[in-house]
Amino acid sequence: MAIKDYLRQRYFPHMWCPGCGHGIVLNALIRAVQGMGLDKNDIVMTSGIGCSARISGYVDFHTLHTLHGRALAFATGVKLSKPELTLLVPMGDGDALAIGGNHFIHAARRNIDITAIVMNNRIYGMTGGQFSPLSGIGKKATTAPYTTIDSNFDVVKMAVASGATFVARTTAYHVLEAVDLLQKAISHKGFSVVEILSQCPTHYGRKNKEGDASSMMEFQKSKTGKLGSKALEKDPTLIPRGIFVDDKDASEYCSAYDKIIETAMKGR
Ligand SMILES: Cc1ncc(C[n+]2csc(CCOP(=O)(O)OP(=O)(O)O)c2C)c(N)n1
Ligand code: SF4
Repeated sequence: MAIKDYLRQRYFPHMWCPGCGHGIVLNALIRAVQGMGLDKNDIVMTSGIGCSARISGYVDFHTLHTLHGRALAFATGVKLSKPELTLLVPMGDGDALAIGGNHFIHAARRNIDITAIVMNNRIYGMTGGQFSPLSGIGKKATTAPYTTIDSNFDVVKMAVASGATFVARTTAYHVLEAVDLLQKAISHKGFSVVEILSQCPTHYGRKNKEGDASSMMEFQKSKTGKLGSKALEKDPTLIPRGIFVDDKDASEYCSAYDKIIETAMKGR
C-alpha cells in the first residue's frame, strides 16, 4: 500500500504550525506501518486532545479522537474486546503524563499490548504554551513567566519503573531511527513506549529563546547520544536515545485474561 493510502488526504493541509515536530512523527509512523506491511483495517489509533493527538485525524486507520488524557483508557477497552487489532496511541507530554499520568502508569503495569508514542515538546502546545510535567525547572511558559520551579519527569524512567516491557527514546531529527524504533515497538507483544522529542517552535521555542525549528532540531541532534555510543560515554549530560528495555518474556495482559476466562469456563 502506498504512503498516501494510509492518510486521509481530505483533511490536509494539516493544522500544525510551520516547523512543528509533530508532522515528522506522523511521517515516521506512517513509514513504520507501511514498512511492516500492516493492513490499515487492522490498526486502531486512539488519541486524547492536543496538537499531538490531532494525528488521529490524518491517518486512515480506525480512529477514536477521545478525551484529554484518556486515550490509553479507550485503547485498553478496544484491545480487550479485539485483541487481534494493533493499538497505537500518540500523546503529547501533557496528555500522557499530566492529566493522563495515572492511565499511563497503569497501562504499563498491566503490560497490555498497546504502543504509546509520547510526543514530548515539553509544553502544552494546543492551549497556548502552559508548562507541563516535562518542561523542567527554569523554563518559561505562559503559566510561568518568571520560569518554572517544578521538576520534570523522565518519560523513559517513568515507563520503566511502571513496568513497560519495551521502552525507547528518539527525536524528530532522527527520522530513520524513529521509524525503526516504532516498528520494534509495534511488533513488541506488550506495553511499548516510544518517547519522541518533538519541537514546538511557536510556544516552547519562542518563550525559551531556543530559536526557530531548525535550531531546536539542532539541539535534538547535538544534545542527544545513542546508547552505547562513544559520544554518550564522553558526555554524560547528553540525553540518551535508543532502546532501554525490551522484555519479550513478560506476560501480556490480554493473553493472561484469556487464560482466566478459560479457567472460569472450565469451572462451570
Ligand atoms: C479535561 C480537559 N482538560 C483540559 C483540556 C485543555 N487541553 C487541551 S489540549 C491540552 C494540553 C495539550 O498539551 P500536550 O498534551 O502536551 O500536547 P501538545 O498540544 O503540546 O501536542 C489541554 C490542557 C481539555 N481539552 N480537556
Ligand atoms: S502550537 Fe506547538 S505543538 Fe502545536 S502545532 Fe504549533 S508548533 Fe506544533
